[in-house]
Parts: sequence; C-alpha cells; structure tokens
Amino acid sequence: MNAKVDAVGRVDSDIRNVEAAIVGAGFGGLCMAIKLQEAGITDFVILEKHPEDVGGTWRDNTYPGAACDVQSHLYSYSFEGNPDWSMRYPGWREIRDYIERTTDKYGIRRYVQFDAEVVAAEFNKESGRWLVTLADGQQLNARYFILATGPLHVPHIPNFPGLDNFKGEAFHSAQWNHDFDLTGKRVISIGTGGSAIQYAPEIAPKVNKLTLFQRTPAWVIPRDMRKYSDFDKRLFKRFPLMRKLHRLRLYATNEARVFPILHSRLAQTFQFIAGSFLKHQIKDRELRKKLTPNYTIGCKRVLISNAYYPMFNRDNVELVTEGIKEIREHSVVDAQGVEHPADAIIFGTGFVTDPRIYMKDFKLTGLPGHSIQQDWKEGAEAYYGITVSGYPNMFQLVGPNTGLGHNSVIFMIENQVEYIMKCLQTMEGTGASYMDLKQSAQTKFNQGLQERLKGTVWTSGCQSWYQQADGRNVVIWPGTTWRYQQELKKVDKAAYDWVSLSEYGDADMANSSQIDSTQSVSL
Ligand code: N01
Repeated sequence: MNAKVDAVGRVDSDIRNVEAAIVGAGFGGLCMAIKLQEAGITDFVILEKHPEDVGGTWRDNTYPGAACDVQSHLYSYSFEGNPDWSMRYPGWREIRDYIERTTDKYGIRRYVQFDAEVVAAEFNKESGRWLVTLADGQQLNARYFILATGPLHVPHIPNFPGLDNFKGEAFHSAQWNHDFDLTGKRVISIGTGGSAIQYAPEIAPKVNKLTLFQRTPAWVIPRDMRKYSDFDKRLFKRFPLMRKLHRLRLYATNEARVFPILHSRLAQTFQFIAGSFLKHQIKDRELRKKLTPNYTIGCKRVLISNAYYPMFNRDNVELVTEGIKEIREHSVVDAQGVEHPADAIIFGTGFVTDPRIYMKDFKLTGLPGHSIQQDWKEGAEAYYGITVSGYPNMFQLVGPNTGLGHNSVIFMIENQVEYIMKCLQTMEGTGASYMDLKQSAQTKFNQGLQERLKGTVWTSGCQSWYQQADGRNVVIWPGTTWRYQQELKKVDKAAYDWVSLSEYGDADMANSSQIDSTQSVSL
C-alpha cells in the first residue's frame, strides 16, 4: 500500500486525491456531505458499499412493520423539516423516501461512489493524509477520513447447533426475503428485540403458526399511533414555526425520559407504568410471567408497540422461553427436547456488537504503532465518539458512547457533524496539516464517562448489547443530549496536537488555545 506514496508523501498519480473521504451513505454520511458542501468543500467522496442505493439502516431494514421508534418529526434533519410525515412513527418507506429526497435536493448523489467497499485505511505521517483502499483495489488519498458506517449493520446469526442442516427458508430481519411468501407457513422467529417485536405482529395473521423463541423479555410501552391530519400538514407547511415547535416538544418529552434511566429510583415509576401496560394486555398469568423482565426498565432498550402483546392472544402464536438445543432439517428443538416444526426461520437476533461494533471489518491503521484492532482490543474508546488518539484527521459519527436509549440519534449526528466542521475550520485557522487527539484527553474523558455510567440503570445488572463481556458500556451516552450539545460547542484545542508539515515532511506543533465557535445545531 505504501509503495504508492513516496518518502515525502507525494502521491502516485493513479491514486485519486480528495479533501475528504466519507464512508457510508446513511443519515450520518449524507449529513456530513451536506455540511461540507454548504461550507464550500466539494472535493470529497462518499464511499458506499451498496451497488446503487443510499439510506443505510433504512435501505437495509425493510422487514414488515419496520419503523423508527423515535418520532419522525424529530428523527430527521433539523435543517430539512418535512411537514408531510403521515404519522408520529411512520414506516421505513417514508423514512427511506425522505433520505432519498434529501440526497437529491442537496445534490449529494453525485458525490457517492457506489460499490465502494473500504477494506483498509492507513494514515501516512509524512503526507498527513489517509490512503484508503477499496475491495476492487482502487485507492484514494484523503486529507480527512470520516467514518459514518453506523454501529448496527452487520447481521448477527448465532451459530446454533445444526443450523446448516435446516432445509427451509432462513433469513435475518435486516436481510428480509420478500420473495418468500410466509402465508400459511410454520414460522419460527428467534429473538424478541426491537426488530422482532415490529415484524412478529405483522406476520402473525398470515402464517399458519408463529413460534417465538425468547431469551430475555423486553419492557414494552405503548406507541403513540396518531396520524397527522391534512390540516396538521397544511399548518406545518404554511407555518414552519409550528412544525419546529412540534419538534421541540417531541425533543423535550423524549429528553425527559433520560432521568428515570439515569436515576434507578425514578425508573421504578416508569417500570410501574410498563408493568400495568403488560397486565392490561396479557390476562394469562403464566404467559405474563414469561413476558415480565427481571431487570430494571431501561437497562436494555425499552421497546414501543401496541401490537406486540395482543399478538399473543392469537391461537397460532406460541412463546417459547426454553432456549434452543438444536436446529434440524425441518424444525427447531428447544432445551426441553420439544421439537417445533418450521418451514422458515427468521433471525431477529440483532447485529454484531462485540468490540468490532465500531471497529469495522477493514484494517484501520493510524500513526506508527496504532491499529484500531489492537487499540480497541479491550473495547472501543473515543472522545465524544468522534476522534480517537493516534488517528489524525479521522472522525467518526455515532461512535463509541454516543448511542441513545431515549432520544433521536439524528440530533447526535448533527452535533457531531457541526463539531467536525469546527475542527476543519480550526485546522484552517492554525495552518495545521493534521490534528491528533492527545491520549491524556481521551483517557480523562473516558474515565469521566464511565464514572457517570455508574449508578445508572444501564449498569444495574442486565445483559445487553450496550455492554461488553467485562461489563463496560461502550455504546451509550450517559446523559442528556442537551449536555452533549453543550460540551461540543467548542473545540478544546488543548485536547489535540496540531501538527504542521513543512515541505520536507517535518512536523511542527501549531499554537494552542481554545477555539470558540458560535455555530450550533438548532432544533
Ligand atoms: O436486535 P436486539 P434488534 N439465542 O439485539 C436475541 C435498533 N432498532 O435487531 O435479549 C437466543 O435488540 C436477543 O436476546 P437477549 C435498536 O437500537 C431500532 O431487534 O440478548 N436469542 C434479543 O431478544 C435495537 O436495540 C429500531 O437475551 C438470541 C434479540 O435476539 C437494535 O436496533 C427498530 C441469541 C436481538 O435483539 C437491534 O435490534 C429495531 C441467541 N444466541 C431495532 N442472540 C427503531 O425503531 C440474540 N438473541 C429505530
């Protein structure tokens, strides 16, 4: 790889040079692109592994009933309001259409290189640039390397004994086989997380039998199913301020949900409400017992559905809590030895969430001595989820500890993008060639963060994909999103080394002081 970059960082002419390479054309990558373009930076590329479509999560997750569990007026860009959302929580098609429309409106599609799977990225200290290699051997040389790959996109299918013997149809919720007609089939669904509780009630009426294998029950709360009337939509269109106020109200209501999560005592009230919902919906005591979680609400993601519990009143739906012993040619055998016949198995078993969640499958190499596979061996760690020590000019969206259980991740993305733009401005201001987070800043930030996680419900004893095997939570932002926004308002220059490269490749430290910026994300 290095062969194509000479000793002083001059780059072989067959390598494409860009100012910025963004990986991923989902909500994050597209937002980054829009803001770069707005700032007059047009020399960038979005590398997207899909052959033809943008949309990330909302391109991949097309299972029946797929919808966002954050209201779309909030789960959308602040700068691109949509007065036409049909309901509080519309289905995936509306969200995907919104992404496609926004991509075209801002003329972003021309920056997207499809079929461009990144297999390696290496920082060259002499040139101060990233050499990015694609699966087809193409290489790019970028000053800024921006990862917008999303934490949940590699489907996880557990290696159940006998899985390969299964002769029926089997697929993961994020790879739904729409060509396979489930009508009249005996279907086994494994997992009862956010995806399964959305698709199970949708398919239950058409299948012959639906058997749900549950390992851990989830706390489920009601979903606000209200639609927006034509009058609402006209009002939002005619008076954008009304739409913005509506968005603000949704934001504030969701934000308030973080307090029971941060303070376990408050969680009891919230749990009482969820418990009453369950009691009201499931009359059978035995079934109710099976569906009642034994951990504090909020520890795992709280799910919202009005259709999930009533689904169990159907005669063709069975809940199995015994665990899976093995999979045979035409059945799944539970831990008690009971055989459950199956024409199809659907894996609602989530996504790969070990430390690779943020590591990605490609080889990522920073300054000498830094490879992400090595540096994050014990777990992913960054600074506000955005920058990582030893990886200059690399930025991440929805990186470690910026996931949310209570509010819109788009709000986080927009704040991260604004922060990155401020970093770029700062680079211009100081004349630095690259910025590198100091290890001390990263360590201090993460110690504080882990301290704040103590005593929250996330650490109250359940097992979730938020936590690693050693119990460390590398996924969740432990606080209000408002606080996150406030803390990102300034680029703390002292947290970074600002390195200038002279013509011959010497590195100098640029001056340090705190940069103030007046830009911020509005609601
Ligand atoms: O995956 P999950 P998901 N044997 O990891 C079970 C987001 N999302 O695709 O709880 C048996 O939540 C596992 O059991 P347990 C959201 O952030 C958002 O549903 O680990 N079972 C669990 O029940 C969510 O958190 C929306 O004991 C096994 C299920 O599989 C994330 O995506 C909608 C097993 C996996 O649940 C992932 O959701 C949907 C095994 N070996 C999802 N391994 C929105 O609306 C796993 N399970 C935005």
